[in-house]
This record gives sequence, structure tokens and C-alpha cells, in this order.
Amino acid sequence: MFKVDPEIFKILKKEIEREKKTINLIPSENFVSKAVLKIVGSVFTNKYAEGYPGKRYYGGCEYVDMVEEIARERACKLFNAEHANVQPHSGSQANMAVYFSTLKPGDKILSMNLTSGGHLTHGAPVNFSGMLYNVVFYNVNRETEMIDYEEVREIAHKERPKMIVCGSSAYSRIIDFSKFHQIAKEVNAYLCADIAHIAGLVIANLHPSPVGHADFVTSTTHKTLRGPRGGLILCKKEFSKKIDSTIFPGIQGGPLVHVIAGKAVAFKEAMKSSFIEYQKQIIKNSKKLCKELSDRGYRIVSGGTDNHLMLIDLTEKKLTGLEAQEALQKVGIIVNKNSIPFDTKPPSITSGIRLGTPAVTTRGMKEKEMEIIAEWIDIALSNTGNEKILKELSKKVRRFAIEFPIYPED
Ligand code: DSN
Repeated sequence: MFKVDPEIFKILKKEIEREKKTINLIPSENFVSKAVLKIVGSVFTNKYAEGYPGKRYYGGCEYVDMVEEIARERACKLFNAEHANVQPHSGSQANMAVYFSTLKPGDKILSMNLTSGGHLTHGAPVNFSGMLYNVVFYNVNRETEMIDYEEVREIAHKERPKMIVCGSSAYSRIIDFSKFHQIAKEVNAYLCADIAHIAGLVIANLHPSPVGHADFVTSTTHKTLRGPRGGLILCKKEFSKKIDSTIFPGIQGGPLVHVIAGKAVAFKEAMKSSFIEYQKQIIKNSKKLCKELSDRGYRIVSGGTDNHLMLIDLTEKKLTGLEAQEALQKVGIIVNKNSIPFDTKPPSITSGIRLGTPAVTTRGMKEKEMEIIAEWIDIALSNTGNEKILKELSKKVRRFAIEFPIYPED
């Protein structure tokens, strides 16, 4: 393999080493199982399969049909949903399909502002969603830094949106989908819940499910759900035809069958009791990391976390998110800079960092390790200009990370 393209395979080797030797705290990343890795790298990548099981535009789809059917059935079972579409290449395309199937350009969407924790595809001006639709935002409350459902209700009644979008990329608290349902009902709006970040927690019953409340539920499959990189839509039966035809032929061509097979395997893994234990540990680790950082003087947005992630406001530490991300990367702790609510700095700089525990929990780390990581984060962020200290620390991080192999069987 190496001989075919040494340039790329050398880089692959480096990435393998990077993943092994660093501590990954990016809350939207994870490590898939060997089984998922294998099926995503399988010959299913060779197959065209435009259409849906039993109704394809290509011959030779008998096995592809079986795989997609199983993936759909497992998704419905896991989430107790009436219909699943497993073809979206990403969470963005899942959201796009929901909007295209229900809205016309210019229609009004009410969603969470990006700086309050929303996602680009929830109407950011630089995204297709913000360009095509008339978007009004709700923010978190300035004091509590949590969603203020009464404020959402007020905006909804004033603006009468055609769709309300809930769910987020950087919100560390429980989202009350039943309240959003009630508000959507009051103003006769569709409700779309984007659970990309919390899908695994929802499956494990550690976060309330939007199924039964939202008309549409979108997700990615690679965050807490720990599957391959991709998207997913769940919806009520009445919307199934519209959603399916919006995905194909509406916005996508051939589905990525190798990825759908990976989703099917990940869904099977998510049905095991060990998956529930894993999700419980993600939250325990998140709460512990949060407490340890708070004890060391870091301001946690909203004062804590109920899920797999937390946002740290670095304003009082006189650091930007970018500076913190770079200092931590030097020692092998990988995080991403992130806007905090009402951030005055641009998204390329930010006042905060976002940390999460899905990936470290997959490697078997527990509360004890969270304490060590918090201590190292503090040392790195208190010594951003001291290359000697950062270098010493990077050696410790590397030794520590190697003790928690991603694929112990290798
Ligand atoms: N980029 C993803 C995240 O990191 O949360 C969301 O799409």
C-alpha cells in the first residue's frame, strides 16, 4: 500500500501517531471501533446506489439494499423514530434537506445564535441557511447563560417563524425539547431538533429525546454516537417521502454506501449495554473536568455542564481562545477555540475554548485522568510564553496518552 503513494501513506502514519500521542478534547470528535473503520474502508465504496432500497437507478444493488435497510431499521429502533434517512453525507446536508422539504426561500426560521451555541446551518449569515432564509435568533440569557424559554416564546409569538430549530454545537445544558414543542405548537411552526452533539446521550437516555416532540430530528453520526462521519434524519411518517426525495434526487446523488454500512455497525454497537456505560462515563468525566478547571479559577460558561462538553471563558485569564488552543496544542492537548455567549471577539480569535470528553472516554480515561488533564491545561495556560515548561509538559502528555491506546488490539 505504502508503495502506491508514499506521500499520502507517510502522512497517514503521522496522523495515526498524532491521534495516539495527543489528548483529544474536541467534543465533536471521537474514535470509531475497528469494525466501523473496516467497513468504511470496504468495497462498498465501489458501488453506486442512487435511489432507495428496492428502488435504485443502478443494477447490482442487492447487498447495498440489505445494508441500507438494516441501517434504517436500527436507527428507527435506537431512537424510537417512525422514519430514518441514513443517506445524508453530513449534518449540514441533513439540515439542508429538512429546510428544503418544508420551507421556501425567504421563509422565517427561529434558531439559536451561533455565539450562544447554535450551528452554522441554523441560519448563520455566511451559510446557505442564512442566505436563503429570513432568520431570527434567540440567545442564551445574559446572566444564566442558559436558554430562556420564555424569551424564545416571546420571539416566536412576535416573529411567527415557519420553523423553529433547536439543538446546538456549544451548549452544555439540557435542552427541554418539550418546551420547544409547546412553543412551536403555539405559533404553528415546524420544529427541527439538531442532536448532532448529544445523539449518544439521547440513545442512552441521559438526555431527553426530541423524538415525539420535533417534526424532524437531524444528527451527525460521529460525535457522541461514535460512528463514521456522516448525517442522519429522523422524522414522522407523514414527512418520510418528502425528506427522502429531498435528499435524493433533491440535494445528493449517490449515497456513500460504505459510510451507511459504517452507520449500521455503529448503530448496532449503540444497542449494547456497554454503550450506555460509555455515555454515563462521558458525563462523569465532563463534570469532573469541569469541576477541576473551575476549582483552578477558570470561568465555566453557565457555571457547569450537564452533558459531554463545557465552554471556558478565558477573558479573566487574559487569553484569547486562539492563544489557548495554540498553547494547548504545543503540549499535545487538542481543543478548539470557541465563541462564548455575547463574545466581542471574532470567531477566528474568540474569548473561549470548548472542551469535551467523548474521545478521551473512548480511550478508557476516567475521573482520575480528568484531574490530571485539568492540571496540565492549567499549567499550559498559565505558561503560554514559557517554551521550556510547555516542552516538558508535552513529554508528559505524550507518555500519558500512549498508556490509553485507541486500538488496544493493535
Ligand atoms: N463542527 C461541528 C462541531 O465541532 O461542533 C459541528 O458541525
